[in-house]
Amino acid sequence: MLSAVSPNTDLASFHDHLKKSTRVLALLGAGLSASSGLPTFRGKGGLWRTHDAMSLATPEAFDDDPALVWQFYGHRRHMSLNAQPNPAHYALARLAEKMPGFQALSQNVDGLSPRANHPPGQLQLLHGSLFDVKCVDQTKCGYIEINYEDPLVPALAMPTGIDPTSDEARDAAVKSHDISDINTALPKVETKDLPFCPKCSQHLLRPGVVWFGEALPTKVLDNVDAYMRGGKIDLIMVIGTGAKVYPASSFIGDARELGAKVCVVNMDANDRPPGGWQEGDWFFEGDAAELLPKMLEPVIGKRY
Ligand code: BV8
Repeated sequence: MLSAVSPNTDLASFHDHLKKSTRVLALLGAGLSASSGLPTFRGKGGLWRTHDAMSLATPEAFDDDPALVWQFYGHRRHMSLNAQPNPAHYALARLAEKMPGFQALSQNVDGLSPRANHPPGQLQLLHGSLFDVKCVDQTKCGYIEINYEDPLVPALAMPTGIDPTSDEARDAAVKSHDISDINTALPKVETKDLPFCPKCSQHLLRPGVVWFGEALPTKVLDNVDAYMRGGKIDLIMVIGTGAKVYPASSFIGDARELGAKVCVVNMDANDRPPGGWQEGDWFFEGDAAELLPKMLEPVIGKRY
């Protein structure tokens, strides 16, 4: 039964608590990158062409139609590479530099927090990265690489409607058509033209992200466990996430049990933490890119 408690919305009391805090967590979701122009999973971004984005993020979808799933991830790599970290990414990176006891747990695979120079030791990529590419056979072959090429292979190039060999196509300003839009013809891609593993050359390469039904990276889970075993936590900030995916969202409850106060930053007032609001929680409604610099000012200063 959701509690009748309503969250605190007063920034000064949040600042007072932040100034006294040394062990702070942040759970990051797609809303953090929304004002960098990247779609979230809910709302318009939740549908990629006619497909529910989450249904494409499964091993089954890749087995059924690896070309379609690679076009989905090729498009997200393209968009993320053409996006820029926003003031919220930089503010969180700055907080990490200033507060050794701060850890960010990110559900985002877009690479924007790393590009904001968020110290890697204080950033746990719970669901992997679009820019890790690995052999589907992780038991015997185990090949993995970091790859920022766009397109990853010619067959995954974004359609421009222009003959790719023409002079015109070499003009960088040529606008690529948005293949997430059903009205854009999706290029036909043969499996043979997809990226294959350069080590075993038997299997396809796949995006280095965690698909639904797959376990989170052991190293990352070990890092989170180690942090949680560090005892009392002062605060967990829940930023731009619907907190509906597990085990990522279970870390909110774990932090609460270790004494953390919860602060939600979200555009949507309905997105309360799992289990509802509790006494002392904060809720700041709005764009994370605008709110985070102000919220973290006592520690990171006036910068953004
Ligand atoms: C597993 C990578 C087992 C791929 C992703 C317990 C209960 C119920 C279900 C489960 C459970 N345990 C496990 C499950 C199943 C499942 C799950 O959680 N299902 C959900 C849907 C119910 N979990 C799994 O399958 C996990 N694996 O359990 O494996 C196992 C264990 C051992 C051994 C073998 C197997 C794996 C889950 C990870 C899946 N991969 N991403 C890819 O990205 O393509 S999840 C993906 O979706 C994201 O990473 C993220 O986690 C999620 C999207 O959520 P959000 O980021 O919150 O985004 P959303 O669009 O929903 O919301 C955006 C929010 O931002 C909104 O609130 C909006 O209001 C706000 N917003 C918008 N703009 C702004 C803003 N806020 C601020 N400023 C703005 N400008």
